[in-house]
Amino acid sequence: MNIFQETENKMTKEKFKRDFKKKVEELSSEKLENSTTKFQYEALAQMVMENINPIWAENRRLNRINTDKQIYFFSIEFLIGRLLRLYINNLGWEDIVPDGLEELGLDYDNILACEHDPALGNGGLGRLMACFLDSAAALDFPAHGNGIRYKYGLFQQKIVNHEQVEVADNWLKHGYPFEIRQPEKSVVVKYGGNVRTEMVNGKLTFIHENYEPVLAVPYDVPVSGYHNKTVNSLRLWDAQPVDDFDLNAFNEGHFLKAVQSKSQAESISQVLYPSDHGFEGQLLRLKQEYFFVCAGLKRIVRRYKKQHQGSLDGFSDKICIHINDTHPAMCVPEFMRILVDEENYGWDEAWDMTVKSMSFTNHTVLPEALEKWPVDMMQNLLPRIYMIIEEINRRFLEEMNGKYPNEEARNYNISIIKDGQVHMAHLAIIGSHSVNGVAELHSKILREETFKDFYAIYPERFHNVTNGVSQRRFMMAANQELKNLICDTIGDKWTQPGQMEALKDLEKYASDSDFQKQLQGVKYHNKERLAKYIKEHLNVTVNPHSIFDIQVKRIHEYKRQLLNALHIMHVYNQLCANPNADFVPKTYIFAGKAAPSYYFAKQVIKLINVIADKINHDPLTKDKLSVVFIPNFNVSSAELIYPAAEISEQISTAGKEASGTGNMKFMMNGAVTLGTMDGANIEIAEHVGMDNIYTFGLSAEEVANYNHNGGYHSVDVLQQNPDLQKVMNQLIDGSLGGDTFHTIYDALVLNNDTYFVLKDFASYCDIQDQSSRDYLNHHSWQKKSIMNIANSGIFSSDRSIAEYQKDIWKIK
Ligand code: 73E
Repeated sequence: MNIFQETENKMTKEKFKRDFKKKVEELSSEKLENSTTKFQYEALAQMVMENINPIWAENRRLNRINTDKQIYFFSIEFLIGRLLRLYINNLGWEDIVPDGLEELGLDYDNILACEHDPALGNGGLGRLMACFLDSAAALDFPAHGNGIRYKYGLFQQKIVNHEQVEVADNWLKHGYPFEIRQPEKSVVVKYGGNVRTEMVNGKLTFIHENYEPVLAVPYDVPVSGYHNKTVNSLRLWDAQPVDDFDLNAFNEGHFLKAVQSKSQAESISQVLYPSDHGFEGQLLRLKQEYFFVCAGLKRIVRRYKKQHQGSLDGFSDKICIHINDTHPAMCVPEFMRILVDEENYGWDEAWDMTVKSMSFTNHTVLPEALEKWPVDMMQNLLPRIYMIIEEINRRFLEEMNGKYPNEEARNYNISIIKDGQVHMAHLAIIGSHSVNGVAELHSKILREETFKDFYAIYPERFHNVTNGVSQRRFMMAANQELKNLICDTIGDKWTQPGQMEALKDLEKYASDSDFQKQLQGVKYHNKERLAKYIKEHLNVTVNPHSIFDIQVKRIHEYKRQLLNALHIMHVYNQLCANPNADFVPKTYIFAGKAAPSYYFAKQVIKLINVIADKINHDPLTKDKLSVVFIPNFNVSSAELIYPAAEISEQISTAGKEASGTGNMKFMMNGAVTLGTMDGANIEIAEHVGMDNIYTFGLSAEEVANYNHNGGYHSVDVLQQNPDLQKVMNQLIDGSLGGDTFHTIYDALVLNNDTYFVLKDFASYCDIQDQSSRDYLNHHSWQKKSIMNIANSGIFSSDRSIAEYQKDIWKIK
């Protein structure tokens, strides 16, 4: 029994069935037995919202009057996934609803599948925000999201003739039942124009004129906590024209101009940029960044003033603005603009308030992802913001040159504005009291390499908070059978928010053969479920008795799906050469999207699909080897995939993956990691022990060493390895059904293999072989799997949020 169920309006199965039936009939004007699944879904969604809304209203009331510190996550992505099931579980209806529906002759999973999975993010960065919101609400703690309500989410991926094809994701087509439009909370965002100064009452005043106004309209999505009474808000902003038509233009007969300005305004929240780790520098993206920063801060400031007799004094004691990567870094100059221009604070006091309010998380060290906006673009689009950035930079450099007069080169290096560009990471670091990386190794690289000059100046600002994921979504809901098995074995303490480390008790059962058998049974069911999905969607039969070895994530050179693919080609070559040799049956599963403009990544997708086609159609490999590329990887398919995995492929070039979070989702579902010593894999290894993980390849230090000092020649590696030579030749000699992959071949052989694929190939093959051999010993394999689950508690996002709370936002 949870607290939630103790309320007067306690939901029971009978009441649920009655209410649900009534709701379906009201909505559809059909008897339940004649209603469609779509109406059943809508009825269930409405019932959920009717129950959450009063609690949400109470939370909003309390947040207005109480004085707890509030956190706002500013992020250009929130990859929230489907919400209906989570809301139901959070309400404490996790048994009532499925049982009730079953008694009504309905299928719960079919109803849940009607929800369009909102794809308002590319991958890890946006999903992390969703996990953090989930954890904050579970821990009863006021943290809210602030982002963009994209009309089109991340494209849907189809595979046609082995290649990725992008289809627009019109997720709002049939409406979205979990958002509430708040038109009366709309604000105006100003672009372009010019800034004029004037003396007003003896004060130099900046007047922004001739700008183009765009209306930001908020839509709020409730974020409910697990079995508690917390409901926080995710606020997503939609861009609209200030007046539907520019009336002047219309009256003068310029109809097209009037419509044009409407669509220009709307274009700001039209589509999510589909590239992670690629900075394209487009004007529309800059507009998006300022859009949610400006709108979000306006409402926060307005609310604070209302609570504090019209003053912003004490703001930084009560409000934390968390900048998720550099996309919202303009929070720094925008808040300065509000304080100095609108609220008449002096610069120094305003700066102090700004730095104390802001904290910044960096998510990547890849140079191509670092945001650098051309000065003239920013100056034209956001003239006053640019002036403020210039002033921040001027004062910063003045201070540095005063303090460190002999460090001229360094002082130039850390400038916000240099070489005609605005360096957003520098702006974020200088304007925040805290900078953190997302795993130990990543934070170390930030301190010692990427931001070493800033670390020398502000050592106290640098922190690490290793990422975490929501166990409630990725384990308890996605793998209910596992959750139940664990609860039957060690009780349910670990299911309580912030308590996942109690899973450690499972270690006692690591060698218990009864428990091992049951765990194996759960895994087998999850593999069957995924095999069924693969059969239905791809018409490929996979053997659920084979090892499920899975790599799912965005497709990127540094993540090295290519290494996995080349190894599969090598295994296939071996099988063809020795069809009767002992072979441990294996199914290799891939999924992930490539940025539409990333040619190399798209070639990798094609290669995997070509290999899959060839191998799956060869009678020689039947029941032994299959390869599957599951199209359109998203949060929903992820929930089906992680629970079925036995091997979790985390094989990025060491030093490149800041953390990874898929690695944690696999681990808590009992998969064994096969990976490099990179990102959070290192911490997984520390917690699970080296006996329960497979590691291989160069270390981050070795990679950095080669990069700094040279000495790596991929052709030498190739010359020494005939198996690898054979595979590489097959890329270009037509053996792959006539398709050739010259771009890939050239990158690895002629361009010296930036990501050390060939260098790590031999050790990857060895570790793959070892893991397959180990799998044959069921007892020791199950033990490894149990040790992974038992030690996964630390990778809950509840732990990450608790660390942010203590070390960064300083909340008791
Ligand atoms: O290692 C992951 C990390 O786990 C990292 O690559 C990813 O963030 C995850 C969460 O911390 C990430 N995404 C982006 N940068 N790092 C990114 C960059 C630009 C646009 C969109 C996403």
